[in-house]
Order: sequence, then structure tokens, then C-alpha cells
Amino acid sequence: MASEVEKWVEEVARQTEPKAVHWCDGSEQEARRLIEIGIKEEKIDGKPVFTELNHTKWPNSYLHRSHPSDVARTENLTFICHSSKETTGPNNNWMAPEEAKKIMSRLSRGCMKGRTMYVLPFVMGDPDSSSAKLCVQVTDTSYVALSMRIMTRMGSTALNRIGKQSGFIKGLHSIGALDPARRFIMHFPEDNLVWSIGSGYGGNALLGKKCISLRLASWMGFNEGWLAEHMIIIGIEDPKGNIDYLVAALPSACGKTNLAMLRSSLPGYKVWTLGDDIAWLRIGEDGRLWASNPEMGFFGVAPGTSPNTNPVMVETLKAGTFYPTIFTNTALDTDTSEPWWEDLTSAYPPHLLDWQGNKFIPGQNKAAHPNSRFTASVLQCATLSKKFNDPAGVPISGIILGGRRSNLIPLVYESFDWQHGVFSGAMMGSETTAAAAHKTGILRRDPMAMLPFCGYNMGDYFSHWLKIGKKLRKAPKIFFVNWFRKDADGKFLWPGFGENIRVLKWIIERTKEISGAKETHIGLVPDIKSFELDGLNIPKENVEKTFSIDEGKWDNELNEAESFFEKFGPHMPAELHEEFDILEKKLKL
Ligand code: GTP
Ligand code: SPV
Ligand code: MN
Repeated sequence: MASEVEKWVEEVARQTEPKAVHWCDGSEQEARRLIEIGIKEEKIDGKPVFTELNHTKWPNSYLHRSHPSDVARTENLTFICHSSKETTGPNNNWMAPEEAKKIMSRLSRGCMKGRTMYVLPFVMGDPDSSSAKLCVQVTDTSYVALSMRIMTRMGSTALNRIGKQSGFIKGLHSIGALDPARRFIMHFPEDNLVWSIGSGYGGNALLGKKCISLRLASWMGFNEGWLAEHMIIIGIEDPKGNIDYLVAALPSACGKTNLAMLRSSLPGYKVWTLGDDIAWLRIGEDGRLWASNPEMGFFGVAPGTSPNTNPVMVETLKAGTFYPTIFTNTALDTDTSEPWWEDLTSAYPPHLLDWQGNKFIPGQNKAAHPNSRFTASVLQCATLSKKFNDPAGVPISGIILGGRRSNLIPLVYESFDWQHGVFSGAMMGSETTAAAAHKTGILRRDPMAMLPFCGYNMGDYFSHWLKIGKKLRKAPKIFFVNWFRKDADGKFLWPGFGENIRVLKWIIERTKEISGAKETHIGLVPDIKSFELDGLNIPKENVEKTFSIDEGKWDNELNEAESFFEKFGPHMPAELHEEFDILEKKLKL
């Protein structure tokens, strides 16, 4: 008798009409075949899917150019279709599930004609952990199939685990007509289904990532008592060899991957990588918060990644072996067949094609798309933590939240307690980046870096955070960071990258109550005496400037937070209104 997966795949094939159906086993041989198909056979908009790069310098690496109208997540076309609009919340686009399915059925009819449908069985999370999620995505592009093999635990083992059961999460993806007017990324939390058509790019198409592991998973977490967060997971080893684990949520293109692979500028300190984008957080039997990364790969921002800023990532990208490394929308050096992007090297190579494959003329435009990315397996990362494969995850000592703020927000501060931390996280803002298709540099509220990824009403999400805090025997302290504060000339005040270890050191010491802090209205900032300045080559005054809080300039912040909170009406927990009143009183005194 056909299994539930087979029945579902058959039903999808009847609707989408592919010329062939291929069940992916996840083998290396299959990956080679997918690459060959992408180079020689499959075309997207008349162009090959992959171009082979220089394998001496960048082993097993390939370039993919996506359609120019399809270069980032499209938040305006992303919908969360709970039966009730109220459950979806004002933070998301909503459509009634029946109406959404009608539209998607119409757009999907025959959408895979002439193409192969790849069936990708995969597990999000460690398969031996009770929190692992069994999933199946279908797609009609070799790029998505190959990327999912890097990003998830994909193949026969996953299919065997699913067996005949019906309780798997479904992802239905087709690039369709690649037309923004016929593009939708629809989530059906009640059916454990994501249905995406019209885009082949990143978070719109690699459904294991934001769609399943954040939007659907956050809703599961709400119902089951855990959290799915847009967070990295790192271990910080001190000179004595002690390792403490932290999670950090920063909005898209605000420094997660760089922080996850930080190479310390302080002697004796090391950062171990466990995840660079998504963390699932559970309360352990010991009453502590435990984190694990459901993914197996990095899908990171290329521009800005260099041997100076993120040497670990550059080395990871050059370590392609069993898993290939894919570059999407970077430039191409035609003399050497190497990928290139802004800041990879200090000067432009003499002969470059831009991200669309046109001859690049310096000064006119960017060579690489600002949201150009790489896809690489975590197994190639030299700083991967030994605990990566521990099904229990790692116990968390502190939570970091942050954003991209040119002004106002200090380099680092600590919240007074869990409730105050949740409040500060709920009112957090960040300037928009090229990770999504919208105007960049616009300040918007982005609570816990989850605005585009929370699969339900964010007022309820805040209540959920408060509830988790009450259940924890020892709630981790909550900290805030901002690497992006600028001086009057528009230059970053803080050098960032490897120097961020100084901030992490202060944070770890605060979790052990061994470093000093000064109280402000907003929270606790470092006492400069307990902040490591040794070897830092910026003036002490500049460091003090990065810590400074101009309490007179918080009006706008308060106003924005107030109108943001109002949107959630009765879903907004009373505790956060209370915290708001306390802060408002302090600031207006
Ligand atoms: P997503 O993959 O979209 O989730 O992005 P991310 O949060 O992982 O951001 P990533 O680490 O890729 O960094 C995004 C951009 O910010 C890159 O261009 C980095 O070079 C830059 N960046 C990261 N960390 C720092 C920092 O400490 N200081 C400064 N000035 N820039 C940084
Ligand atoms: C992000 O935008 O946060 C990303 C890229 O990590 S995407 O997978 O496209 O969502
Ligand atoms: Mn990243």
C-alpha cells in the first residue's frame, strides 16, 4: 500500500504535471547529477542554473544567478493562513485558508510542465532528539534540491524515518512563472503545510529555513511550550578552557553569521559555532534553557565577508568536499573563474562580470548583489562546536538581542530582569537591509528580530516569552547589542567583528556577576573599568560614546513603541504595558 508521502507526492504531481518525479536519496552521486543537470540541461529564464567555479581555489563550488526580480525574501507576498485573522495577528499578512488554497491551486495547475519534480525528504533538528521535525519538500529546480541537501539532513534516512506515517510537514515549491505578480509564499499552520510559488530564492524557496523552522515552528512552540527563534548559538571558551553558551537574535543581515564565527581579538578566547540563523529553545529537566540548531548549513550574506572580517567563513567556503559550496548572485572574475563580492579583496579584480552576468564597470553599480549569498555545510566549518550533534543541545547562560541602529542604542546593555528584557526586546527597532525586497535603511520595529518570521499574533508571542521565563528555574539574563552606531561623520563608532569578543566577555562575566555595570533608565551598561580595553586601538572616549545613553532623545523610540504595541490590542500582555509606563515615567522625569 502506498505510504502517506507517496500519496501526497502523487496528488501534487497530478496537479503540477512534471515530466518526471525524482525521489532524492541525498547521496554524493545524486548531488553530482543535480549539478550536471543545472549546468547542462535545466534552464531558468533561458539561462543555465549553475556555472562551475575555480575548483583549485574554491573546491566543489558553483555560481547560481537568480532572476533579477527574484533576489530576496518578499515579505509583502508572504502570508500566514490561520483560520482566524486574529491568530495570524497584525504582524503578518493574512488570507483565509480556503481562499489562499484556491489561488495556489490555480497558480499551481501544470506549473511543473516540462520540468522534473524533486522530492526532498528531510529532518529539521537532530534526528535523535525528541524535538526533530520530519518534513518533505517538493521542488522543480536543481538549485533548491542541491541547496536543501546542504542546509538540512536530507535523503533516504529521513524518508525511512517518515515511513508510512502522515504526521510530516509538507513543503510544496515551484518557481512557476517567476513573475512577482504570480508569486506567493503561503503558510498553513493548521495543515503543517507551506506552499510557495513564483520564486526560486533563499527563504522563499528553501522551505526548511524560515518557513518551516521559524514560521510554522514558532506556532508549534507556542502550543507546546518551547521557542523557535531567529538566533545564532555560540560557545565562548575562556583562557581557562571553560565554555559558556549564548544565543543571539539579530535581524536579517545584521551580523549573525559573523558573530557565530567570530575570531577573537583577545588572546585565549575562542568562539565555537553551533548555529548562525535559527535556534530552537526548550526548558530542560534541570529548569535551564537549552538550545539546538535545526539546520545543517549556512546561507550567508557574501558582501562584507572577507579574510579580515570573517576569516572562518572564507575558510569554510574554501572547504567544499562532500558538500558543494554554492554562490548566489555574486560577481565572477573571468580571468580566474573565482566568485567575487564587495570587500572580499580591497581592489576590484580587472575583469568582472556583475551578478547578472554583464560586464562590470566600477563606479556604476555593485558587482555582487547586496543580498548575494553563499550556501555551505556546517561540517566544513573549522570552529564547529563538538556539541553540534548533541541531541540535547547546549544550556544557555545568556540571551543577546540586537539590531542595526545608527544612533541612540548603545553598544551593549543588560536588562534588569526577564520581564524587562522581554519588554525591551518587544520595543526593539532595526534599520531594514537588502535581505528582503524593500527600501533599505528604514527604521522599523523588529521585536526579537522575529517580525518577518513569527507565525502567529506577536502579542501572544510576547505572552509566550513571559510564560517561558516564569517556568525557568534560572532564567538567562537578557542583553542588547548594537554594532552599528555611527559618529557625526557617518562612520561606525565600534570596530566590530573580532573585537565583538570584548562585548561577549563582559556579557559572560555579567552572567556570573563578576563584572561591573552602571544603571541607566534603559538598563545596565558596562562600567568602563570592567570592560576589556587592552589592545583595542580606538580611543577610550569613543568606547564611552558607544556606551552612552542620551535619555533626552528617547521620545521617538517611545512613540514608535507605543503605536506598535497598540496594534496588538488585547493580545498585548499587561506586563509589557506596565514596563512601558515605568520607562516612560523615568524618561520624562
Ligand atoms: P542573515 O543571513 O540575513 O540572517 O544575516 P546575518 O544576521 O547573518 O548578517 P551577517 O553576519 O551576514 O552580516 C551582514 C552584514 O553586516 C555583512 O555585510 C557584514 O559584513 C556586516 N557586519 C557583521 N558584523 C558586523 C560588525 O560587527 N560591524 C559592522 N560594522 N558590520 C558588521
Ligand atoms: C534572512 O533574510 O534572514 C536570511 C536569508 O537568512 S533567507 O533565507 O532568504 O531568509
Ligand atoms: Mn546569516
